[in-house]
Amino acid sequence: MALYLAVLLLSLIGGAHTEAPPSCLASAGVPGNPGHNGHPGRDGRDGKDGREGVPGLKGDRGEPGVPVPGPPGKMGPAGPPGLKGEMGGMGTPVESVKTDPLTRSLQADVQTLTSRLSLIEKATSFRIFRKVGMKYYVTNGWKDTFDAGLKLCRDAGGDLALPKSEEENQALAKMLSDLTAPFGWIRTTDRKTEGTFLDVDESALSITKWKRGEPNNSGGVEDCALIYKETGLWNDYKCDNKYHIVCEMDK
Ligand SMILES: [Ca+2]
Ligand SMILES: [Ca+2]
Repeated sequence: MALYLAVLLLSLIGGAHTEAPPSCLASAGVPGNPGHNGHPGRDGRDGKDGREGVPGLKGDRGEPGVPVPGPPGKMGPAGPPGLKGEMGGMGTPVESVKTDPLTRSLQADVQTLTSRLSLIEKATSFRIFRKVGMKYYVTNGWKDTFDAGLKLCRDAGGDLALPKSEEENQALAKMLSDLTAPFGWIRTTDRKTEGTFLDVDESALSITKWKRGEPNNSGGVEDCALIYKETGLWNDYKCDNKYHIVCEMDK
């Protein structure tokens, strides 16, 4: 409607400029028909930004959240020690490590050979040595008293010789035959009981080879025994005399 009125006004104004000025008085004519609508004008420029609107209405309450476990917290302090537990039952015994028979035999052989080698090395370190059975008679040609002989042989790792068989007696006599003196001390004495000759540890003698008429305790002072190198027979003599010292070693 506003557009229509504007077009009509412009039409009336335009008609006033083109009509000739009235030269005389005339009566008013009949109004013409309204013109056609003109073409729509061009789009106007963008308007200024409007003012900030009023806050919207409060939204509906949201759905409840889904619980998610958080990270583990720091380790707390150690708690008090627990109560002592009950005593356990008896355990099952573990079988000892068994060595097979062959290994045990070999170990025994090695031990025997080792000890024999040690004995041989010791015996052969003397100037004169003779093997008889499982023992060795050894000497460096010493001559001393009965008691000095006992100590000398023990210091050397053996003992003063004392034959315990006919074989050993003969071996000892033969060994003495290589020495200068006619006899050597053997480890038997009757100091404890006159007339009863025993080993120095007071054990009984295995054999005796007394010369006829011996032991006679001549002069009442003969308490130690010797062996003749010529015959292998025994005699009691004064312990302080100095005769050959032969030691025996069996280990
Ligand atoms: Ca005597
Ligand atoms: Ca005598």
